[in-house]
Amino acid sequence: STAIAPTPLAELVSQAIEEQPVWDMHTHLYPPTFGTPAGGSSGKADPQGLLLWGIDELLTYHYLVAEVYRCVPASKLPYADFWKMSKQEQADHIWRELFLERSPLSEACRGVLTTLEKLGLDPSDRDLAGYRSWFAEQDPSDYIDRVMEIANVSRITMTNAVFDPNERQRWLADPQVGSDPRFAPVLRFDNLLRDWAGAARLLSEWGYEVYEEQSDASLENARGFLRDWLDRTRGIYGAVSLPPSFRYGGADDNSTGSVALREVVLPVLAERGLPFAMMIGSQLQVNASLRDGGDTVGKSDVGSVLTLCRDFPDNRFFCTMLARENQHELMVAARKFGNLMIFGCWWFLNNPSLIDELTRMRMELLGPTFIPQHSDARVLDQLIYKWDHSRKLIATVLADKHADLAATGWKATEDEVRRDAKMLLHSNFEKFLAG
Ligand code: REL
Ligand code: ZN
Repeated sequence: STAIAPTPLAELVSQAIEEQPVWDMHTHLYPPTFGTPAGGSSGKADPQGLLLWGIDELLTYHYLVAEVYRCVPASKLPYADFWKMSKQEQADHIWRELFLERSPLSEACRGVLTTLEKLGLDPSDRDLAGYRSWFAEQDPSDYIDRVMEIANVSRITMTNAVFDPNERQRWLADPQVGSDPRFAPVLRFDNLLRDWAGAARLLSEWGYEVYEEQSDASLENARGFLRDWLDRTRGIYGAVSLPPSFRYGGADDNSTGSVALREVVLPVLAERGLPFAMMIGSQLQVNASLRDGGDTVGKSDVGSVLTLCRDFPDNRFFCTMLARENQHELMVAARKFGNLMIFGCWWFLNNPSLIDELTRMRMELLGPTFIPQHSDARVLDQLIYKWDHSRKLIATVLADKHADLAATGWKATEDEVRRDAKMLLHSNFEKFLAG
């Protein structure tokens, strides 16, 4: 059969999307100043370092740890034994079970292969040792430039988790740790909303008089803590992930999480003019033995998001939800409030069929006024596949929508198509940040 040539319009759209640099609004990536366990050619390996990159990290991504436990169950390989293995042994196991013993059909497996191919390695070699020696020759900082160029990412947004002791120490030890211009900091403080009592204990250890009882003084000191860390990190927004059970019931809702949100988080972010990102629907550690791979998804409450957007018009909210079942309702919520910006196809939604579905539905309901994707990369090199796969899907949807417009006689110019691409991949985020 002969292939049908793409129309000039579809070609124009895909070129515009490919060529538009993306500002990735949510990752778990860091500059080399935070240390890296794989030293590469610079040889400066820091076992607790936060910058993950290279083939062994790609293969031991928590998505793949969860997948390999479907092939070799815990009755055959106890979790404790897996976690005792070296990173390289874990990677060997995953490579064998998910790539050699079975076809690597899942999106997370396919991503490893796209990444290798775009880096100029040949996936058909199936030569793990050869890939390893190629990665070992890379210098981490130069390699960041190379990955950003291949992925066409202009800026990487970090997730700076203030309650993570490892990361916290690094900020305290070096005030410049976060100043690599390729990376933008974000202050992440889940504990304040998910576990006030625990957060209060830590804050008081750290010199802030914050107690389980949410007295005026406690709340003021918690605001002081947030202000200090926004100053220290220069975070461009504040962020949390929330469980499916998250509710905000309005001014009379006196649960500790709601009080912390209303009295601490939202006022401080409003005073700084910074948006607040809510990632809602992750049920943590249903299988804790899988560590980061042990979280699951649950349906959440869009009504709470509506209440927040209405009751706090001086705040701006980024929101993404993890359950497919919440997506349509969340899109409708974004039609009601201009201070709500929906973003990304988060985690278990980051699969081609769902990215296509969500992007299509969002464009039909919201036009170009949303942020179609973030990478959530935990391993630097993942930027390559996450953006390659997503860009192709976003371009297909945008081209279809332009084809529908063309059918009416509407003629989009090349500049207009490039403007769409820029809004979707860069400026919707940038402008929402600016307020
Ligand atoms: O930011 C989050 O809470 C999540 O995106 C992550 O914790 C999650 O493990 C991530 O790897 C998902 O893609
Ligand atoms: Zn994340």
